[in-house]
Amino acid sequence: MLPLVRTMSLFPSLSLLLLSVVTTSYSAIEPDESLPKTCPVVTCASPGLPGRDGRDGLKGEKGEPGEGLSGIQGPPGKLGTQGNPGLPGLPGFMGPKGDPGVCPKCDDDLAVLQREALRSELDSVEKWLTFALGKKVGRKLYLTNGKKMTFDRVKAECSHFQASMAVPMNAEENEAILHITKGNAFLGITDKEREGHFVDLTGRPVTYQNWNAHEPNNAYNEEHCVVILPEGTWNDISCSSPHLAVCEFPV
Ligand SMILES: [Ca+2]
Ligand SMILES: [Ca+2]
Repeated sequence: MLPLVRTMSLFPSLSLLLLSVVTTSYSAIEPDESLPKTCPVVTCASPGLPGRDGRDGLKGEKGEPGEGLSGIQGPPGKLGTQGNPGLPGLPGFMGPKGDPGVCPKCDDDLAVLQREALRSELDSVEKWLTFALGKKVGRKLYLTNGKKMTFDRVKAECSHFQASMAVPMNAEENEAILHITKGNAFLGITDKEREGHFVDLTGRPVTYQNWNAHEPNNAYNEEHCVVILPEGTWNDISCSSPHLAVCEFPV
């Protein structure tokens, strides 16, 4: 190259000559419009037919809800098929206690057992009381509380224990009363209603009497109650004077 430049500097006319040759050569390759166009496959492309559609792109993000009006709700759908039974539920809370059942025969049997048990218990109590305090004669049990009180108080005390004041109906019962009281105890006999007419507290005349000598004398016209003396005989006396209480219990 250097020789060429140096040559061109030495021969300016030669440079002009070369430039003329190049220009001429370039003019010589101007395209001829009359010739058919031919060109390499890559560098010369004229618009061809559209290619096939490309593959689908990636799915985009979900869009915002639309702002249009909602439609009218449609009719209910048909019932679906019945599903399988579910698992058993948990046990419920315990309910309140029910009413006692009815069993007449059970009640009868229970009543019999209770009566027998009660009878046995009463027999035992009766024996204890008789041994400790009382005296039993026939179907009567005489008991005393060891206290002295007026006639009306004795009457109330015996009634409180479902008993009655002692009324001897014969010598044996009179002896039983004397045995537990040692005398000076009120008997359930009075002539309050009619002087000299002695009756028990139910109003029945007493058929057995065991008066002491010179009794009843209705002293001071105020003796309308009766006591058993330490000798076992009877004396009419004031109802307000305190004497031993003795009751008789049916057994
Ligand atoms: Ca009298
Ligand atoms: Ca008297």
